[in-house]
Amino acid sequence: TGDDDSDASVVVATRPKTQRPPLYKVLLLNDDYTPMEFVVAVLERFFGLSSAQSFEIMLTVHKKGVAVVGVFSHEIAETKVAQVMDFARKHQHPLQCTMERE
Ligand code: NFA
Repeated sequence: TGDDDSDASVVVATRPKTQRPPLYKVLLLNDDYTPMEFVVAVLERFFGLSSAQSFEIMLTVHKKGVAVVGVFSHEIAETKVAQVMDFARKHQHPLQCTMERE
């Protein structure tokens, strides 16, 4: 508008925002009853971790009360939580697994 060039021939660079889906941390919680070997087996079976990595994470949960075992899309995280909870219930262990948005 007007006689000057203040709003004509002005090019402003734009940076298109790339949308990323939210990620979810899957957490394992400590309890006093689930055997350590069972927790290690769960981490190997459902999270594809090596026995050494699984033992390390199990010990972290045992000592600190909770640890992140992986970060996934909402759907994958929900599946992991359900698999762990079903497996623990089937073996009558009180092991708890939850997820939270990163
Ligand atoms: N605290 C459990 C025990 O001493 C082991 C455990 C580790 C349970 C990690 C749950 C999660 N048998």
